[in-house]
Amino acid sequence: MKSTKVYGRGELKVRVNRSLDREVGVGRAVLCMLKTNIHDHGVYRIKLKELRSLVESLGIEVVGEFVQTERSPSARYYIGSGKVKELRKFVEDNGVDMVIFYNLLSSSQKLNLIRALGREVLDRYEITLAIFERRASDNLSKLQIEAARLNKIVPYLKLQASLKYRNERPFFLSMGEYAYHSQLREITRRQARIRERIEALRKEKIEQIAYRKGQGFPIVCISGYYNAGKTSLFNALTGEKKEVSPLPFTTLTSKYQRRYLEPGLAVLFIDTIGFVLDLDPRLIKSFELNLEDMRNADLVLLLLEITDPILVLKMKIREGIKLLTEIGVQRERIIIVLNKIDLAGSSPESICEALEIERYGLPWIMISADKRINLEGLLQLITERLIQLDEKTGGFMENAFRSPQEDHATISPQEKP
Ligand SMILES: Nc1nc2c(ncn2[C@@H]2O[C@H](COP(=O)(O)OP(=O)(O)OP(=O)(O)O)[C@@H](O)[C@H]2O)c(=O)[nH]1
Ligand SMILES: [Mg+2]
Repeated sequence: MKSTKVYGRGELKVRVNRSLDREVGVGRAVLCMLKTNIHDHGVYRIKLKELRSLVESLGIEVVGEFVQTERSPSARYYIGSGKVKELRKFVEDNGVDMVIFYNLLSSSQKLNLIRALGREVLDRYEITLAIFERRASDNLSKLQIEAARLNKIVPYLKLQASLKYRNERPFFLSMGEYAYHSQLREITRRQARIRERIEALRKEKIEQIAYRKGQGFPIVCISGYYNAGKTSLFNALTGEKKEVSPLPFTTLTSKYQRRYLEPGLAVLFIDTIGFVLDLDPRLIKSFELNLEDMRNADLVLLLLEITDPILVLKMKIREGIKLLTEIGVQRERIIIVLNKIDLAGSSPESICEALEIERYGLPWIMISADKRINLEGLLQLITERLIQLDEKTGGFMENAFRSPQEDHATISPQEKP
């Protein structure tokens, strides 16, 4: 690979170490994507559309899209330098404030692009984090987001400073460099403090999971893409009133509630954070605590919107199953649930045919969480599946059949949402 160092020393026009929340949220943006699969004639459109809706949910106006097809990214700008020139002209002519990449940029690519375009440059990781930051209301989410943000900022700050100070230190550190080092030390200390607190919360969470497992109630986790209707389903099944909204990532921290599936059969339902297409592994890592809920569930519902185009649905099912199995969920514990059937027109069955849903070899069902269509069917499927799995693996439901009267004594205070 060629050298990536094309920037010089001196103050960068755009400050990048501001809070992401202040950094994004206003202005006009152009989206940019490098497509490395030359045979991809449709999937990249879906991904770009998803990025657009994430960006727009932050109140940013998208005024253009640039897509380049190359077999591999350029080390310098990710996209080719000819495309960068084209982009520069576009941003100048159209009063664009920021360029948002679908692809994940390295610190040096980001710096090079900022210098070449004279505009703020963000990638999908930063946009997702900014949305998380907006939505986060509890301590744990805030900590996890801050950890993820600092992880991204530190290498960036180091690169920025090494360029700025490399010619300023004949014998001693310059004043600016002292300030930089103390800022970096402060960030490193903060990272350590956050790690400690997250680790303590993780231990607590693992204890809670062990406690729940010890109670013998089966655990059913509602997972799926953001906006699929996970919280709507959780509310419909448990009688809770957790926040529901068409904005992405309304739920960041898991919610728990017990319900009786049939007289005497109690199950703990969990509502979790949503997935996004092409989920960045670093983001998965920073929300690891939520993933413990999916990993430890006896059943995981993979919730999807039946109203998505077939190609999108196919991709989401494939990716969703892959993600869950990578997290550690056994395939046999997954149920595919197609939600929003009320919006699917007169023949939702034809959608399932087009999807070739049987090919996944998993139980599946169509419902509407909002309109409470086929919820009984879903509960029945869950019950059957739990009993089958219990027979196969032996005994995880020993306490599941219990009368509601006995139940009050066994509810842990931590389980209260
Ligand atoms: N028409 C229709 N809308 C639904 C249905 N289920 C959910 N919705 C709507 O879909 C949007 C998203 O619902 P949520 O329950 O917040 O989705 P979620 O999966 O929890 O979303 P995140 O927490 O952001 O991951 C809301 O506007 C709901 O009213 C349904 O069955 N039919
Ligand atoms: Mg939700």
